[in-house]
Parts: sequence; structure tokens; C-alpha cells
Amino acid sequence: MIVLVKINHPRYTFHPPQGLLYIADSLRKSGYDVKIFHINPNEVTDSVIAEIVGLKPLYVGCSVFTGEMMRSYARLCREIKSSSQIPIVWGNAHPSMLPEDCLKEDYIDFVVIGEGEITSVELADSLQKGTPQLKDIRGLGFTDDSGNIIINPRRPFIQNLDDYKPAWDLINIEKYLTGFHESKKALPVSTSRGCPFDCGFCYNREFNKCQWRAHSADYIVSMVTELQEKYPIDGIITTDDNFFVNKKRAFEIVEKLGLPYYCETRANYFDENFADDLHRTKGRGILLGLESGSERILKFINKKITVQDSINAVSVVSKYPNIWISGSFIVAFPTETEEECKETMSLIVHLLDIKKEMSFTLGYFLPYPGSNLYHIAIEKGFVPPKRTEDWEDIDRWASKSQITWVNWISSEKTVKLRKSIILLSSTYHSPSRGIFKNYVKRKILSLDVDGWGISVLICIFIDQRFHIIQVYQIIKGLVNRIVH
Ligand code: B12
Ligand code: SF4
Repeated sequence: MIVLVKINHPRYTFHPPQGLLYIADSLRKSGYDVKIFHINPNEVTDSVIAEIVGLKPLYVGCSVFTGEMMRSYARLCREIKSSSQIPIVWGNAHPSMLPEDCLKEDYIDFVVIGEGEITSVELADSLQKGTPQLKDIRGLGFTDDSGNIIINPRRPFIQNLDDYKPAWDLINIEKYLTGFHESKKALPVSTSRGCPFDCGFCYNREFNKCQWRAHSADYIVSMVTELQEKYPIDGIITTDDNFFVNKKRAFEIVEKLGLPYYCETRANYFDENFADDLHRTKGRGILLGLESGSERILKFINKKITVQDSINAVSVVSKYPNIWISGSFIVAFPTETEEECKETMSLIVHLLDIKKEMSFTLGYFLPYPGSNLYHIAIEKGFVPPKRTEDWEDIDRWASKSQITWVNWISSEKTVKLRKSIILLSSTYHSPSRGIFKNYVKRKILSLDVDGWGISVLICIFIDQRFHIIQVYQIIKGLVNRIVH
């Protein structure tokens, strides 16, 4: 028996632990029983720990990203260690980037770097034998008998992804079907891995070596169709890094499935034909990594798009009201100036003027280990946390007072940016915005957001007045019709 654990923040539970489902498939093919614990941090309880320990697994494998949940993983693993000898294995992005740091923790015995399907089986086989030949297992990190940390060479990527299929039967799929746009029960599904680009802030360079690998269109279509026979799936949410690397394959999948879909991709792919194909094939949710409104920053982060690409992408999609589009922006890149932050705000305002229903997110730059900008951030004074679990503080959605890792731009300015964005999203679309649009715009673009709360309140107040006036007019109209 092997236990695999994914701890998710409660707001995210609708995403199935796909990485673990792939590993489970591989382990089961090699004859191992697998149990998956997909839990929230508040479910790291004595009884769950006792249940895991009671199963006497060959090892407990944890799937860990950098950031949120790391303290919960640390707590879980320490507790397991305190009451048993069960080996603990960490896999996924964080241990793949910082394997040595992880192995310094007394609650982590092994790390798996990169894809886990084969390494997890070879480790299980080796532990099962009792005389493990760990140094021959590619993609594995461990501490030898003399206490030296050994990181074996990386394993080549899986040649044919279609050889593996997520072990969907190990989870309650219905729990993960989620609504977006017109879909009520969309299934998150990974159709490809990696991305050929090399953006400076992204995990892709180190984790995927910028190599894109994909399932065939037929494989994805038949997997989803099979699941549809049992579950009321009415849409798909692709969790690929970049769904449209191969447009022919991607469109073949969505055309054959005929389901509304959500995906993440790049602004420079867009022209009129592409937007039309998206619409025709039921592309209903598109997330674009637009990152910045500053040409210098876009070059600096090696995004390989221009500001005009972003404007163009939103313009061509704006003709299709039922394509929901969202832009993901980042502030406080190393070397970014206040002026460049303002350029990002200007771009957001401009895009909203083109497509007012567009949504966007604005996160702080995070120095993800393994990314190119991680090293530049360190040169600029970023001090990586010493303890693995303290990476939890480096969180994109951290509370305002905790942007401790950004010291190349004033924390105060960065916080103001986030406030501006709140102001923007709260007021930019409101009817009252028309009344003092220039005021709102000026405040946003100058990052002079002191008193932003008052601006929001004024908007809400005016909106409610609008609302009351509208309701009053409808009632008056009805009364008039009845009376006359
Ligand atoms: C879907 C998704 C989510 C979902 C949940 C995912 C889930 N349940 O697994 C949600 C929305 C919850 C989410 C949230 C976050 N995410 Co996210 N997410 C993704 C995304 C888009 C797809 C993940 C996926 O399913 N991949 C497909 C599977 C097949 O691959 P895999 O997970 O990598 O698994 C393989 C290997 O990693 C390895 N492996 C994985 N786990 C284990 C465990 C063991 C024991 C072993 C041996 C091997 C192993 O083997 C697997 C098969 O080969 C990835 C990007 C990507 N395309 O991978 C980002 C990504 C993983 N997320 C990321 C981040 C940072 C986060 C957040 C921390 C962001 C934040 N602060 O908002 C949060 C926190 C999550 C949490 N713990 O609560 C980063 C991780 C970077 C890093 N350095 O850690 C990524 C890479 C995105 C990015 N480009 O930056 N995420
Ligand atoms: S395009 Fe997206 S997935 Fe690809 S390297 Fe850039 S940020 Fe990462």
C-alpha cells in the first residue's frame, strides 16, 4: 500500500489531484495498492494521521507546490514521523526545484524531481526489497548512510504520455465537477505538460526544461467521453500550462468533444481567425498571461509578447461577448519602477475600455526557485527562507502587510497598487463610474489611492441610488398602466 497526499486550500478543492492520479495509475500497474488523501489543512488531524499510519504504507508521497500549505505538509509529515518509521517522499514543483533544502528537513526522506510515474514505482520496488539501490533511481534525491545528500541525475521525460491514464476511480469525480460560464459540471483535465517558452518568473524552465509534451487528441477525447458515460460532465477546464502550443491538436480535441472549455494560453497567438476558431469550438474562458504594460519589463522577463499583442488579443476577442477573458498581471518584478507599474495600470484601464467585461488578476512577483528571475531577485537582495515550510510566506495572495520578499520597490507602493486594482474592479464597471470616470481613472493611474475606500463607497451609494430610481420608475410605470 502506498499513500499519496495532496493538501489544498479550501477555496481550491474543486481541482482534482491529477499528478497523484497519474502516479497512482503507474503504481497500480506495478501491483501496488494506492490510497489518496486529498484534504484541507484543517483535516490534518490526529485521526487522519492515525489512519495513514494505520495503513502501514510503504511510503507516504506528498505533492507540494511552493507557497500555501507548506506548513500543513510539514506538520503532517512530522506527526507521521513521530509515531512511525514510514518513509516520507515529496514530489511536484517545490521539491523538484529545491531538493537539497527539502532533504535537510528531518521529516522528508526522499524527493522526486520532475515527472513521478516511473520514479515512484522504482522507489517502491526498491523499498519493498529491503536493500534499496537508491543511487540507480533517476530523478530521486535522498540522504545516504553517511548523511550526505545525493541527487541522482534527472530522468528523461516520458516518451508517450498516452501510456498513463489518471486513476479517476480513486476520487469522487462528482465532487470536482465545477461551474464556469454556461457549464455547470466542468471537469479539470491536463492534456499536455510544459511549454516551449521561457518566461523569467515561471517554473517551466527548470521543471519542464521548456519541453512541451502532449497526450494525443484521440486519447483525451476518448478519456473524457468515457467519463461522460458515468458523470454529467458538460465542460472541460484544461489545466495545461499553455493549451494552444499545437493549435491543430488543441482544436481537434475541443471540436471532437463539442463541450465548452476554459484554457490558459498566450496573447501572441491571437488574430481574427484564431478568435473565430475559439468561439466556434466553444472556447468560453481564456486566461492570458499578459504580465505587464511595460515593454521594458516584458523584454526583461522574456515574455516574448508586446503590449500591442495584449491589446490585439483583447480586441479580437471583444467581438464575441460569450468568450470570457481574463488577464493575469504581475507587479514588483525585480528592477521594476513605479512608472512601469503605472504602465501596467494604464494597460488594464485601456483593456477594460476595449472589453468592459474582461477580468484580471494582479499578483505580486514571486521569486519561484528554479526560475531565471529567482537568481536576479537574490542578486537584488531577496533572501530565500531557510526552512522549507517558511516558503509558505511567499504567497501571491498574501495579506498586504507581508510582502517581505520584495525589496527593490517600496512595499508601500506595491500595496497601493493592489488597492488601486480593488478600486478599479469595484468601480470601473459601475454605472456611477460614468459620473466621475475621470476621477477614478486619475486616481488609479496616479496610484494615489489614499481614500480609495471612500471612492468605492461613493460608487456603491450612487449605484444604489440608480437602482432605487430604476425600481421607482418601474413601479411608477406599472401604477400608471393600472390607473390609466
Ligand atoms: C491545477 C493547478 C492548481 C490547482 C490545484 C492543483 C492540484 N490539485 O493538483 C489550484 C487552483 C488549487 C492551484 C493552486 C495553486 N497553485 Co497551481 N497549478 C495548477 C496547474 C495549472 C496544473 C497542475 C496539474 O494538474 N498538472 C498536471 C499533473 C499531471 O502534473 P503535476 O501536478 O506536475 O504532477 C507530476 C509531477 O509534478 C510529479 N508529482 C506531483 N506530485 C507528486 C507527488 C509525489 C509523491 C511524487 C513522487 C511525484 C509527484 O508527478 C506527476 C506526474 O508526472 C499547475 C501548472 C501545471 N501545468 O502543472 C499549477 C502550478 C503547479 N501551481 C502553482 C502554484 C504556485 C500554485 C499556488 C501556490 C499559487 C497561489 N499561491 O495561488 C496555489 C496553491 C495550491 C495549494 N496547495 O493550495 C505553480 C507551482 C510553482 C512552484 N514552484 O511550486 C504551478 C506550476 C503554476 C505556475 N506556472 O507557476 N494550482
Ligand atoms: S508562456 Fe506561460 S507556461 Fe510558458 S513559460 Fe511563459 S509563463 Fe510559463
